[in-house]
Amino acid sequence: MQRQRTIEIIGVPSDLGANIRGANMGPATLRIANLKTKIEQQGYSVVDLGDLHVPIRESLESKILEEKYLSPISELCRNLSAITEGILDRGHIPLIIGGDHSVAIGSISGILRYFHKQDAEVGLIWVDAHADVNTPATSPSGNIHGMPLATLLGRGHDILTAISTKKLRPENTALIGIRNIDDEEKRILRETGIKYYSMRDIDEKGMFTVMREAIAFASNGTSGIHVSFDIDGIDPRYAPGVSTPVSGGLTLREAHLCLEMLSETQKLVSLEFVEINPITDVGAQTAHVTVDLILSALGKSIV
Ligand SMILES: [Mn+2]
Repeated sequence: MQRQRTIEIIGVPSDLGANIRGANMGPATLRIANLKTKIEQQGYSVVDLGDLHVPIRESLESKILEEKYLSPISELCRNLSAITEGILDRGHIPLIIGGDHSVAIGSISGILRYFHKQDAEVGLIWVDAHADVNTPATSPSGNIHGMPLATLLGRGHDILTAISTKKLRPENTALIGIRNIDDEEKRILRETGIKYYSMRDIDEKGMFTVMREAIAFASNGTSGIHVSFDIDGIDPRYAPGVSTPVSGGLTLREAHLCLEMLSETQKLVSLEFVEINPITDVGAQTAHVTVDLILSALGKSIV
């Protein structure tokens, strides 16, 4: 990503896609960890658009809870898709801060629409402990934060898949760091045709080789790459402040290497960091880790 460019931050304070509370406070904790100033120190101009409106759970009817907040999530994703599309239209870089991972349905739908207008394709790197390819038919919990990747590939609630008629191309989509996948989800993952690298693959090949391959897949025939980074991809020793921690995850250096290599491609067009949960954090450790990772994605190098 080139310097002197403008980054527009949009916060999405939603935990409606998860059954564990707290990810709605993620955007606030990143701002308190000095996100804007630290990005400016890297030579970018930064506009903080503030937070998207998300309804308070307790203000919603119980009927909406029973459908796992599908209607408010679809409304906020539709709004978010228009915002990310607009940021790209202005020639700026969207930085989406969540919020649970269901918000990616909105952000990435907007990105897909933008590239579709240019008659171009976009690649996706998705870092996560989970595969997020459950569908309403397979999800054991029904929580929408377990479904965003499937939804963007066209397999999900109709009201959510309708946000973008353009779908992700599986051959340009790579999932990294997975280690906790439901049985039915394993079948869907293989069916989708996306590229995936489990922690076992990272152990065997090393993060450098994994990222080289993933970047090649995401770059092939595309005009840009979006990164959707679920902080639970990192081992909870380093990032305890997430809603669904799974041990055996990425080390801090593996996570940085992933983003440093993505930055070096100069093909990153937008970024998203989700599932930061201050309720389960130790102090503000995970917020600071996330800000440091964002700086690596924006080109901060050790030397
Ligand atoms: Mn996720």
